[in-house]
Amino acid sequence: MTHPLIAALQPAVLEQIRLTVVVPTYNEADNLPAMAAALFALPFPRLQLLVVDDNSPDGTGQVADELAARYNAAARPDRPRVVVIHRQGKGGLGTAYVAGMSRALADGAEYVLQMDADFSHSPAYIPQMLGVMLATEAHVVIGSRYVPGGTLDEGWGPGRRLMSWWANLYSRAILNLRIRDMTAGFKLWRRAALLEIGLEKIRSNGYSFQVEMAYLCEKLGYRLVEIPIHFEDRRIGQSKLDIPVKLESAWRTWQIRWRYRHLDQNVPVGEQRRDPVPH
Ligand SMILES: Nc1nc2c(ncn2[C@@H]2O[C@H](COP(=O)(O)OP(=O)(O)OP(=O)(O)O)[C@@H](O)[C@H]2O)c(=O)[nH]1
Ligand SMILES: [Mg+2]
Repeated sequence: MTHPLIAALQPAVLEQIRLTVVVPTYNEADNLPAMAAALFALPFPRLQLLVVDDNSPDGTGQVADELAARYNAAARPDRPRVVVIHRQGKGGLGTAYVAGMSRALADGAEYVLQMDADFSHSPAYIPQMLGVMLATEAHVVIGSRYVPGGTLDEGWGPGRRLMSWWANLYSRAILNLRIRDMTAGFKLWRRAALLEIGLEKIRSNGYSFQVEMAYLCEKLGYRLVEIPIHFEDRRIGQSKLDIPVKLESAWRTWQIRWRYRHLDQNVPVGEQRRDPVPH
């Protein structure tokens, strides 16, 4: 059963919704086919899956190409259901998202959803996220672990919970933000919001990518809604959250604060927005 906010829409309206789901992958060969099947079971005939693979040693890139061949065979030639960007090597989560989201915009997506390949972000929330976006006219909808109702996998031990809690507190305090889930990687964006930010200027690459984007949408005055999700542990495969990525997140937070210091001043929002992100 789909979400009531979406179930209320006529098929002709659903047909118009140009939603691209951007999924960065590194060694996700065992997750990707099930993820594609789950996404294409959603009630959005024009949903497109855009995979950004970094030459994964486990052959995820080839799996993605096979999925593209299979799903695109039944699609209109001008409306491929699966698009794959192959990059040469592991370039990081942030640059993978910048590449994928930029391509989605260039191809005409009206809504861009970012999510992990490992089922930590359940595709079942997507109709609700889109329904909330349409109903509230939000620019961004965040699948959040840290608003009331949000939950973490029961398998997360105290160390991991503490780490996640600390990362959130650290970035919220330094950047003076109200968003509850600063490192959330499950976000639905309106096209206009991404265009305004100007993705090519984003510097953060690891998990700080999520922080930098969250910072910009709050400071730019975007309408932003966090909906509670249950965050499951990855189903299969290994984490890529290594020490260098954690260190980058720690120092980038300070860089974000310095780089965008003009957004903290009392400049009228309309003026700030003309070129919010310095080159
Ligand atoms: N293309 C690309 N994708 C990446 C890279 N690093 C991570 N990913 C993908 O980004 C998503 C999030 O990474 P995860 O390893 O699941 O990070 P995590 O969720 O913090 O860690 P776990 O809880 O262990 O899953 C997954 O779909 C990864 O495959 C990268 O360098 N390049
Ligand atoms: Mg994960």
